[in-house]
Amino acid sequence: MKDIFQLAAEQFALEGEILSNEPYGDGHIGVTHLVRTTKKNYILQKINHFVFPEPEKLIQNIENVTDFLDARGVETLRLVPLKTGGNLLRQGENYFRVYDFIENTVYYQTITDEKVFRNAGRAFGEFQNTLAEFDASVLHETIAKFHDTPKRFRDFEAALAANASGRADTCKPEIDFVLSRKDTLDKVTKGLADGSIPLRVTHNDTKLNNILMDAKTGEARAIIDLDTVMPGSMLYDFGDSIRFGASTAAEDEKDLDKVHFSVSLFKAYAEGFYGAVKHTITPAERELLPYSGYLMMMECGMRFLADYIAGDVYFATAYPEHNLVRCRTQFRLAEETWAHFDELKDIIDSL
Ligand code: ADP
Ligand code: GN1
Ligand code: MG
Repeated sequence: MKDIFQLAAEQFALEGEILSNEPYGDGHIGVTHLVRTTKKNYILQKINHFVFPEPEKLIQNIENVTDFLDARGVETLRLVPLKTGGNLLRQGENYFRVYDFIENTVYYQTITDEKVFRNAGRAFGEFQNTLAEFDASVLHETIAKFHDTPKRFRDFEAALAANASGRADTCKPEIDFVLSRKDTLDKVTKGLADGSIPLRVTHNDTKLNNILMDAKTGEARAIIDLDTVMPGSMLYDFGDSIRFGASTAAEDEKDLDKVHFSVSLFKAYAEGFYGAVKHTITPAERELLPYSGYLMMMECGMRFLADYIAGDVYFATAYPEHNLVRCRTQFRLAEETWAHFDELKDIIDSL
């Protein structure tokens, strides 16, 4: 019997005959397959409609954003239509889409070369500049209050109170870490609310494996995973890249002795990003660049821990403690970043 991925792939207007259809990549949200045909390679994704409850609106956003980028000569995702037209396949409960595979690129889970991270910073900064002309009124908010960190804290408290998995007593130190830092989480949401930080159209999920780099030159090629392009703050985009990339280890490294916040990687990314946005960034945003990495480490760590306590209902996990391991790396990074704020401010001032 054919599986749902094969049945789905056959509905799209692919060139050539399908040769293989296998799991691919390191995303935590959708299920991604690489489909090889006699002519081309494609990315087939099962959309997670628990996370994105309105797949039709999600696809409309992708159509609008990719058309906008394409018209400006920016290499971007290219949706492949269904044989019957349209870009979204619904099969029973499941939703699928297909993209052209972006060839001759690589993605990173950790950074070994500062140059690559500087290039990623420049690309995300330029992406931000390009999106400045995008009409936010045509965008659906695909996930409400996505980076509202104080709300994420309340969600964490609710997950803890419910303790659906019964695991809360196995992660007491991590829970205490979050609770003790409650008052450090509201600088960006406050700034957005009082207008001191501008609302911009942002990517919102700028981790390193969401940017494809040229396999030969190490230059940035395409920013992918556009599902969370929504109104937000530039600080979320800068901070989330720092969260994931300015670390000496992978997001799910079990050995915390290997996990450190790297000031030199922060500097490399900041040089690239700041170089691109220096004409549009406001003083209030500039001031919070060092803090934004800390904020995203706390937010993401809190989300991993909440999901561990809720019983792994949101992020894809490979083993039972995966979300707990992930939250520990985030909290280690948050602690170290906090201790380096003065140094990070000096770096930003020097740019
Ligand atoms: P998720 O939302 O689950 O993170 P992504 O859209 O980021 O899903 O895709 C998961 C991974 O698949 C990416 O990190 C990247 O490695 C790979 N990928 C996605 N789209 C493409 C594409 N068009 N070309 C090449 N690789 C891709
Ligand atoms: C998810 O989809 P992916 O794997 O690129 C998550 C991000 C988290 C990240 C942590 C829609 O990103 O918010 O920061 O995992 N995306 C969504 O690795 O929740
Ligand atoms: Mg992704």
